Amino acid sequence: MSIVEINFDGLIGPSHNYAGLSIGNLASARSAGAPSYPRAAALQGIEKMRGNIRLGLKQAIFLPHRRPDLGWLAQLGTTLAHAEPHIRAAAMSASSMWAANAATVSPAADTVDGRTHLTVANLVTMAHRSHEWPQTLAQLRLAFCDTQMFAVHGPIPPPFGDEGAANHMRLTERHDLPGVEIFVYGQAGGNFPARQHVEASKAVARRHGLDPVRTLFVQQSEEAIAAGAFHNDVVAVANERVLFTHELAFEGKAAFYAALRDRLPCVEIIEVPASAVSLEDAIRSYLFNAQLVTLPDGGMALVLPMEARETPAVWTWLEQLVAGNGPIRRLVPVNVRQSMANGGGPACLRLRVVADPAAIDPRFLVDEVRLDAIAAIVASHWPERIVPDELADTRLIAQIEQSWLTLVDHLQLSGDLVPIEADKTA
Ligand code: SUG
Repeated sequence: MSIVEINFDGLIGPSHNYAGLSIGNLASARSAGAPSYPRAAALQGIEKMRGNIRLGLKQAIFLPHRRPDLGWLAQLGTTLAHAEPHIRAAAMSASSMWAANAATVSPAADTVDGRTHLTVANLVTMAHRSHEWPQTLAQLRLAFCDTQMFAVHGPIPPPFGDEGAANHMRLTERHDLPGVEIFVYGQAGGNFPARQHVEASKAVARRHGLDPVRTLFVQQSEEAIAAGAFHNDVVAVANERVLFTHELAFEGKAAFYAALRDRLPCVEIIEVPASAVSLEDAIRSYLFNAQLVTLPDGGMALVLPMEARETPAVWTWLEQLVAGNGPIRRLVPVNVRQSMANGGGPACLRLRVVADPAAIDPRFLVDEVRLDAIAAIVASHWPERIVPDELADTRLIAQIEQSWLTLVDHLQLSGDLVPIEADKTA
């Protein structure tokens, strides 16, 4: 058995658009009403995956969700043609691309029954995301169907908001060894909502059978949420023994760091001071929404958005970081601008699962050859451009539907996923 970190990226769906649906997410508000480019967006995501495969990392995918979500509209007593524009936009959203919000994952080394536990996120705080979980859960149940190795849990009941791995970090000496799991919840966010409820975090930890001694609950700072860090992964990221964080990410920081050092003496905390990079620059550049990964040679790399390179204070700080003798050795800027314009950086686009790839349904695993075939479908089917005003256009809807069906069919998942959809809409 080889236990490695596998990155599951959400393929960017054919309905990707900028409807300005996420209050507290400054990029989403800035882009509201602008044209989006779903084909380019999906190809950018695929190129990011390709780059990570070339770095020697293990890659997998989640499929975009079927849009429009007719079942959800039916539950609301409406249809796409009759829905008010904000409901229509929510039914059309491609927000499942941000796989860091798909689920919270506790690897087998941390859990009492020795299985990897996954809890699908309920995402109840935002209407357009609150109806993601049934299709996400269907995919989790397929990908992780081996019940000897995995336990897949349904959502935490409302009203306790759960945003999945975006508010969860794991620190450990090595991926396959027991770790310390850190659940970051929000209590207040100035004018913006705190999306992760502490009761949801506690429930996930209990359901996953985590050792309370190696489980920490930390409050995200109100200042960070108010500045636009609507998830913890906008201001902090962890990998193996390294925590890379902004100085202002957490409330009660000293007590948190002390508890972490006590549980994991080898931990290295790399803190970026506000005097070097303001919260505003950190959030605009998405410096922390990087994939902090361990390369096959043991060094670590930050796969981060191009916007980090274009923000002078951020890039200066990063160049100093890699010039030193620390664990982070390499900076890998990637172009995910279409996703970034909705507040989703490289780290938002992926869910990390530490597991044996052989235990996972191979239809979800990708190499470059499989990515080539997916890219060809995207290039020939995905809409080139969408303006949110056109979301009711019947030709556009037909193209989005056909794109999804073609992809699902190509991946040989239609037998498993389409009937689930049909049931839901009945
Ligand atoms: O939930 N944006 C997403 C971005 C999620 C980023 N994920 C992480 N940080 N892990 C959100 O706010 C925008 C949709 C719109 O406005 O059309 C959106 O949902």
